[in-house]
Amino acid sequence: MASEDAAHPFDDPTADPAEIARIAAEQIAERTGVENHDIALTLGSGWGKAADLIGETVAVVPATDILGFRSPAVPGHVGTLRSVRLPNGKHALVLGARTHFYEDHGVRSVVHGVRAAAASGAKVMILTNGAGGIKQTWSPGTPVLISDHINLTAASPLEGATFVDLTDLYSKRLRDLARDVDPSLDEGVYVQFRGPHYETPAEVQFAKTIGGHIVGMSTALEAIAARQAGMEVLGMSLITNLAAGISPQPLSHEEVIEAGRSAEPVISDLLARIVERV
Ligand code: 8IG
Repeated sequence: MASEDAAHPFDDPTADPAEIARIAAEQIAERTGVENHDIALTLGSGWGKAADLIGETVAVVPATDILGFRSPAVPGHVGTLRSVRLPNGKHALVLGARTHFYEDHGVRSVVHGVRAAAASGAKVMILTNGAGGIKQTWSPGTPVLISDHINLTAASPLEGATFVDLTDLYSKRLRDLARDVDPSLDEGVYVQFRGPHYETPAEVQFAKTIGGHIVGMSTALEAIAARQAGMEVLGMSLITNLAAGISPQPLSHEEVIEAGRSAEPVISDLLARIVERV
């Protein structure tokens, strides 16, 4: 039987996600030799090169060696956890194995990386993604800061009567710090759809009407879990395409990948300069 069919801890509904994150953090410390990480980053489409630029790689671990992680379903995503020592001496944990909500493994799997990072000591969570842009002024390849989100997945990583304040979820301090590095950075409200289909033009107009500027499939649920864990969140989107109907051209996955590829060196360098200051 293929290894992806092996039993997974989140297949057991009685499993405690916090306990699985705690064990994962122990395994990360053991496998990387780094007892505590200060910062964690999830690198989405177009952002992967940042892992090489932020500092010196101390250890690379296949994500599936760590409890609760799954191998990524999206081609171009690297299924590794990487420990990087920053020039300022801090330790960053780079999560290269995102599980998307549309994979139908449940929200516990979606946010496990964030929870494992928090259990590893990380106080700052940097979430990056490739996304569609609603503002016409954003050409493909433009990085933007996430100022807030609208969660249209009808799901939450919080279980039971857990009330978490999401005011200033996307830290003003970190957004200001990012703009110190690049004053041209624009910001917008990220709208998370379930996917994996892209939106219809009517859905994009809906997202715009309710106050959205960016459409994506990943970050809102992760940000909520990060805030629950007490982390400070920085969210950044690489606009790889104008959202459906905003531009006359239809969306193509190949164009999305290509926009990410050509922007990657620039935005990865930008992210490295931001991480240095966090
Ligand atoms: I890359 O246009 C990328 N991811 N929902 N819509 C949504 N997610 C995306 C898009 C997009 N482009």
